[in-house]
Amino acid sequence: MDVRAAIALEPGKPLVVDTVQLEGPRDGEVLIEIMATGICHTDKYTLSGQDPEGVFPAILGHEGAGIVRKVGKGVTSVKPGDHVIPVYIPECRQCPACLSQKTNLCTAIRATQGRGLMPDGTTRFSYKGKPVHNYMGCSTFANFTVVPEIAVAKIRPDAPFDRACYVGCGVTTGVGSVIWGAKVEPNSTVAVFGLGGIGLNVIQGAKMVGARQIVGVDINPARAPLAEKFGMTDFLNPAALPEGEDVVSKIIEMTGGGADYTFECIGNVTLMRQALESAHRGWGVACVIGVAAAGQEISTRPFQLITGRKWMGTAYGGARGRTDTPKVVDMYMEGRVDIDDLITNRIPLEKINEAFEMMGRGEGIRTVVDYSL
Ligand code: NAD
Ligand code: AHE
Ligand code: ZN
Repeated sequence: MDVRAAIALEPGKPLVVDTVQLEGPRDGEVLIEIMATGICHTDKYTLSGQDPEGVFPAILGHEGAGIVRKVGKGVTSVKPGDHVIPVYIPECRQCPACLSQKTNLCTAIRATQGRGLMPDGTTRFSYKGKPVHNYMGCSTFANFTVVPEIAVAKIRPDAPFDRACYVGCGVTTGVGSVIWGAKVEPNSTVAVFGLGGIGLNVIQGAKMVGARQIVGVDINPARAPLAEKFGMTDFLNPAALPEGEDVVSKIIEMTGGGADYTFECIGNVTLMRQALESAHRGWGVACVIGVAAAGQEISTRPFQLITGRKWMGTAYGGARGRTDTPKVVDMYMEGRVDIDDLITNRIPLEKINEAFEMMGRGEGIRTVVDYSL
């Protein structure tokens, strides 16, 4: 079938919006009509060419919501008409990772997914007669996509697509990192590095679980008012610190010894170190969420760990793809999570490159492509 898509033909170049061909679902696969998709910084990272798993040509996008239109043989958990979110961390419920109950990192199809392929090693998209790679198992920059059944989270039908799509990455990554990843307790002190599409969701997750102090760190002071609305209690702008003061000492001072939990939501290895070192001696946990390019490494004095700080990280907030994604949609529908204030731009697919440019300039929080526009 013909579908409308934004194709990443080569790294570093604007996407090409055109008609591509999509083959129907094979056994165990699901055809989804994508109604809306968010644009995440990870799409920009992969498009830049820095992602070691970035393969081209590809249809990027991994933050979508839509409706099941057709299912392949053997699919039992969803049916045409169901409202769904395709998830880049699937949940097969059979692999050692899923069975461990210790991680959300299902391994069932990770190898093929990382090469931009469906589990059978082929692609469903093609352009001008040549195969086009899948991306993160989702490829939501197309108004139809095919994904494996284990990567389909069924959500309630009354959730608006143009907001539910953000649950497919940003909201779940931020809120989930607090509740399922780091497991922040009530009355904790929290420091959040980076107040963008992920950090603001960490803040609202921290507020939700009853953190008593939430320090937000960002070099862009324009982010502070929204962060305050989401629950930030103190703002720290590293660029505005007086000569001789540093972020780590300042957070230690502000929190009375270091934060119980810190989150790096930028993808900067220097700040990952600062986030670790501003965690409380003896028990502080530093959670890495930001994605840094291949070749980047984190470092600290081992003394920082010997003295009881823990370094961890999360992918998709530690959320199990099919089990936890619908819970986050429910949180939004019940008014416990705010998504509306974070969606700062709605565009038709044709304007997708403008959204990438805005992201580069640090404008807005989340742009959503609404396929009905
Ligand atoms: P964003 O650009 O919206 O937010 C980043 C924020 O960091 C901005 O407000 C910016 O002003 C601030 N910042 C930049 N440099 C800074 C510095 N030196 N000091 C302090 N603040 C600084 O990005 P986002 O959408 O929130 O994404 C953040 C990161 O999370 C990206 O690396 C993205 O790829 C990653 N991510 C990870 C996961 C995961 O599962 N682990 C999921 C989604 C996104
Ligand atoms: N191919 C990238 C992977 C980057 C990465 O860590 N991705 C996160 C999701 S970011 C969503 O916006 C993730 O899910 N990681 C777990 C996994 O298995 O990929 C790189 O840098 O190599
Ligand atoms: Zn993402």
